[in-house]
Amino acid sequence: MSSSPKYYDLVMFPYPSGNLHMGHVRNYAIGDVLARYKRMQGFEVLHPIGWDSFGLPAENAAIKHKSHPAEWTQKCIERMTRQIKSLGISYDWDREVTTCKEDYYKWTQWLFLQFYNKGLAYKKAASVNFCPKCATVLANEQVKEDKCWRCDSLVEEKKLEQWFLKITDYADRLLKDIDKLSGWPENVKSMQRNWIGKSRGVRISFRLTAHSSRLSVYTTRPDTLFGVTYMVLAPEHPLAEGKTSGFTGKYAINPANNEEIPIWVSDYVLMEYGTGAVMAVPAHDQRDFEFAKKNNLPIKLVIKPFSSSHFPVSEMKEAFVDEGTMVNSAQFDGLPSSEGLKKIGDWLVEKGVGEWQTHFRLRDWLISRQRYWGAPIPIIYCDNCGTVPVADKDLPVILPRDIKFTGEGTSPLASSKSFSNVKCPNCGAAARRETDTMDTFICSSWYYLRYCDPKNSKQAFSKENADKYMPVDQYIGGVEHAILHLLYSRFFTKVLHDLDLVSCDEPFTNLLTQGMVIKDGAKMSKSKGNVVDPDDIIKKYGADTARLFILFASPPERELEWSDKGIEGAYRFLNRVKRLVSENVQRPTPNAQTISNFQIPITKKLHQTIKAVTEDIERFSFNTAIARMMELLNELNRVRVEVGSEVLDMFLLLLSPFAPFTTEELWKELGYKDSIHKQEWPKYDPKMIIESEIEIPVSVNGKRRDAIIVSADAKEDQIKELAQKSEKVQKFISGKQIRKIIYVPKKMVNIVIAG
Ligand code: ANZ
Ligand code: ZN
Repeated sequence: MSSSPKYYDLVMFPYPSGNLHMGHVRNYAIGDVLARYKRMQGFEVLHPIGWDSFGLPAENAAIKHKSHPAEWTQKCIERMTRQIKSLGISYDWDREVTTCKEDYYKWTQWLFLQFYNKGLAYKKAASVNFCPKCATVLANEQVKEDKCWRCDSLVEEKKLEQWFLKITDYADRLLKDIDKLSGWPENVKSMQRNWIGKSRGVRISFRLTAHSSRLSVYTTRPDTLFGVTYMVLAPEHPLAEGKTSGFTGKYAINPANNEEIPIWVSDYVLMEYGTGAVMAVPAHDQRDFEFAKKNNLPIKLVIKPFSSSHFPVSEMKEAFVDEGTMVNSAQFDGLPSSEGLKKIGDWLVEKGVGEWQTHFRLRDWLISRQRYWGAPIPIIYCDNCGTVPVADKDLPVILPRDIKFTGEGTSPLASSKSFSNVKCPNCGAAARRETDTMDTFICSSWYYLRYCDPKNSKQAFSKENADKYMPVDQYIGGVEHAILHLLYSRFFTKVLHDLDLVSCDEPFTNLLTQGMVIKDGAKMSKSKGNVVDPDDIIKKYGADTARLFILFASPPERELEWSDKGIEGAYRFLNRVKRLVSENVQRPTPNAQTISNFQIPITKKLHQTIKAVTEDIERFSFNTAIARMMELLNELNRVRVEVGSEVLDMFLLLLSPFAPFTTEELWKELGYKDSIHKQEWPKYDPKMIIESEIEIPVSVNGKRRDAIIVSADAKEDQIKELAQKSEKVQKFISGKQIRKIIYVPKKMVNIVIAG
């Protein structure tokens, strides 16, 4: 066992689309500099790669090319592997994981069953988003403005029995633990907070006028209770009795003032949130305001702005949603609304018609996909026994190959009789397999754990190996995954922690979200015709040029504007480095005279560069790190001395994480047998960093008379003595009584004399 500290450097694994794009190159270049740098610092670095290889695009591509998704995917993986290798990314290929392979999805299925056994996976009928073109159910987050995220078709609604993971059980912890993530960007954390959407409010029970049942609503604004002018039910609400919109003919009674209020139905109220019903306050809620205007419903003001006394409803162009002073609210009039909110809430609780509640916007995670290319959900349905989980020994439930791809209909697995017909493992009766597959976000919610123990055939991963590397020290990827992938991974880690499968309960200590690669002001994309193919760049300039340019052009979090000039610049820099080495490698070691005259300043510059580059890499400021090396190179060329071997060695070592091929080649040219990538990261000599001498002005009674040159680490006494010995100063002080000598460190000496 190695005693070196571990460092887990993770990049988001790619979807094997078939081609590396510049976004990948940027992602991997960043991760690779870090991996090489940490290795040279003596860390045991885990730097793996794999393939997020289930999913719709492969299925669609296979349909289009009349091949099988497995073959299509394999080809894509081979091509991208070659591309990644040509970039010199130092992945540990022994740990490669491929989510669509049996040795991986067996454990995805096993993990699903652990969730199931813990009551965290359940089935329910749900209206789902259905994309008619992709013929599949979409998760809410895959619907963008009523359209399919992939093909832009208008999404329809459909009712189906679906599997869900109970992420809502973890909502509170997922929210609270965001505070632990000090190594994550603030914007990602706030996106996660908003997505979880904690809400504090009151559930209020309204009596109905001609009905024995009651109507409950959830509101975050009990301070507006006196301003309720109507109620709204979701179309699925039982009291709507099938009505999809309009007035129900029913009335509720406001517990605050016993007013009768009409009950309406509208789809702006969602059945899944709160109670599926709202008390509408059009004066103070914008959606209610618009609905009231459209349907000619009354608007009643109960909060007015702190500053204005004149605020007529008739002049309102929109709802007043801010805090203000309460009006038209009986005994609560005159209170600031924030205070009224608490008072009315408590008052309703006292009256027995209210209850303070916390709700989360986060919904349970719908994981059923009516698609072929995914991990089959390991469940069997038996008429005698009901829902029966597949036994561990029968895993994996293998994805059958005898499926026809048409891209139409639902659940392609149902078309395979050999797959769906099965004997019940309990009673032996004829039974059916679940024919849905799992959302691929499940595969990517635990791959970082499999990397810790990729060859384990007995377990998803051993706790020992997981604990050895987890949590990930640095995760690097696109900000487009800021919400779902990261939230799901956090959820998985917490559940697996609770199952005692891993010790940590947050997977990613530090997160870096890299910016996009753009060209001519737009994101590189085929449709815009502004794509630069990494292969072309590598062929023309070599991988090191591509890496160097990408890392130099902009800090990782920012957008990177592609520039042909920049590429040329990186190329020239590397050529100058090569020239420097070949010009100096033949020369004899400089003699002592040269060293004292020239080597010291350049050695100093070298050590300052080591310090700066090290600090820059630590904070991912790769662009400034490269700039420092460029400066050093300029300096070496400028002084035109015979460069000592120490300087050359160190320079190459600093450059090696950025330009691994070039530096390795030059390292060999310098006569070394061992790889440059197995060397230690250079250390700077602190003595070389400080400027060795400083100039200090000397005044007599406040008037500057001279300046002395002292060594930078000279002591105060020495400096005061030197100041008095100065000839120019002597003229003013000799024979005088010295009252005191003031020394401002490194700034000045002032000698105060009598008279
Ligand atoms: C009265 C009210 C007055 C409201 C006001 C807001 C402003 P969050 O923060 O998201 O929890 N609401 C409750 N359940 C709903 C549902 N199923 N579908 C649509 N809207 C629903 O928001 C809670 C607020 O959203 C609730 O507070 C309710 O409207 C609405 F000046 O009640 B409020
Ligand atoms: Zn059975």
